[in-house]
Amino acid sequence: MKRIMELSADYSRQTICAVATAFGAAGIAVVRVSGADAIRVVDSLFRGKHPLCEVPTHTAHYGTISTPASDGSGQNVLDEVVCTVFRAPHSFTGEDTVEISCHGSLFVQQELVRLLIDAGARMADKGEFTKRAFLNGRIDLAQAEAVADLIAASSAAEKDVALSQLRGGVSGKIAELREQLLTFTSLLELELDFADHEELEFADRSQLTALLNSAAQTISSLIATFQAGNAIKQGVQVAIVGAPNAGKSTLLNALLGDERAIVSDIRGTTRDTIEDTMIIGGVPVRLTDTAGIQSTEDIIEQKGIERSRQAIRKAHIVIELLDSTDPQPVLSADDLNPRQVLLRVLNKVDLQSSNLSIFQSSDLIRISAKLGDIQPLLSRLESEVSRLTAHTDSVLISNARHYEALCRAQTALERVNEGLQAALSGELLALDLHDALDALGEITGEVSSQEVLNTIFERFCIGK
Ligand SMILES: Nc1nc2c(ncn2[C@@H]2O[C@H](COP(=O)(O)OP(=O)(O)OP(=O)(O)O)[C@@H](O)[C@H]2O)c(=O)[nH]1
Ligand SMILES: [Mg+2]
Repeated sequence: MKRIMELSADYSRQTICAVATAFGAAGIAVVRVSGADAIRVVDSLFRGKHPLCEVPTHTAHYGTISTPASDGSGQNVLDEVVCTVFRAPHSFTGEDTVEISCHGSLFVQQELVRLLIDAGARMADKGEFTKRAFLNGRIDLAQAEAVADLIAASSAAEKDVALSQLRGGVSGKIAELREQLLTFTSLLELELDFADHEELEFADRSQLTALLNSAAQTISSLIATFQAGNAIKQGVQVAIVGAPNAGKSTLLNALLGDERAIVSDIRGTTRDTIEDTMIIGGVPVRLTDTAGIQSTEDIIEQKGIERSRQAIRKAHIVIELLDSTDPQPVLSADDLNPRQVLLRVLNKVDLQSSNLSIFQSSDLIRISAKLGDIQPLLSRLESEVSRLTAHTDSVLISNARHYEALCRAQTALERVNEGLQAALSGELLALDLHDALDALGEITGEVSSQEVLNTIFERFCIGK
């Protein structure tokens, strides 16, 4: 682990460029150039009213991107563009940056990048603009991760969580926690300074315990938000399981309003899991249709059923579908853990015969997937999704890396607490305290390693 200042010092300061808009032809495309030489590099290609090196920051300039014609007969114009200039440190990366808006032809985009590279820039790595923003202290690591989450957001709730993290929600909470722990440390150090005078007790134990409890409380309430945060970010996982022919694929199609999966009256039609996403109450819900569960000698079917079991294990909500004409439960009590929700759904109620008294029980949800009569199930899904993602805290932990670091901080604080009870020396308490502070520092990137940074920025696209 290295302090981030050292990492910044290692970091190459070359000027980078990349197309920042999505790959493909479009109305316009934006090519970003950032680094100490960004303005000079673009100026070598730009012909406008003024050279960009003379214009004020945060201004946009119309002109052309041109290169000298090879036969010396004037200029070859590649495109008409608008260049927006941001001068350091007032740019996203904290460096001089030029954003070139060109016409969105793939040829123009690629040719522009090639000319920029010829003029001295190099192609940006994945997420390198955001990495530079982090290394230049414009944003912290939790905020940099929020940029990736925001780009990937596919629902309103996911966007809200990412935006709040980008705007410093998580970072603010971590700063608050670190402050509490630093107060604790300084009280402890005061004691260490006067270790020769055991009779002096600056940091009275009850005050230390109260401070520690308060920090531990903040950490555990943040940890508790992870279930909701993670469900919002990754989507609520719903597995549709049941015996062959129960109507699982018909139900998937009815929920999606699309003929996503093949339906037939042949048992074992679905052999592999089929996934798709719908939005319920602003939250992405990842539906998995599975192969019908039954005992079988067929090797391929067995593999399919193993995948059905995997889908059950990772689901927040399991829909066990029963065919009302031949109800065959497939789940036993120990298939689910206590945190998973089981919805038992009776399908094909349009065909229901009269001898179904055992299935009149009130916890059965009755639907006809084929007729699209699924409202009772949708209502239950809505309330379960809203329960799983309910939160009262303004800050949600949605990132597994943050969750893991918070758990480590919590364990370290538990050790401090035990040490306090056992009247351990301040020196020993301080060791565990530093473990907690380091774990928290990893979230915002005060403490980090090149490896961690690479893993994080690998997830980004080029140009972000
Ligand atoms: N009458 C009626 N038929 C249904 C209903 N839902 C599904 N079916 C029929 O039941 C048969 C099996 O449907 P599927 O959706 O393929 O069943 P499945 O559970 O996916 O089956 P496997 O993939 O083989 O495990 C098809 O003929 C469907 O048209 C329903 O609500 N009512
Ligand atoms: Mg099927």
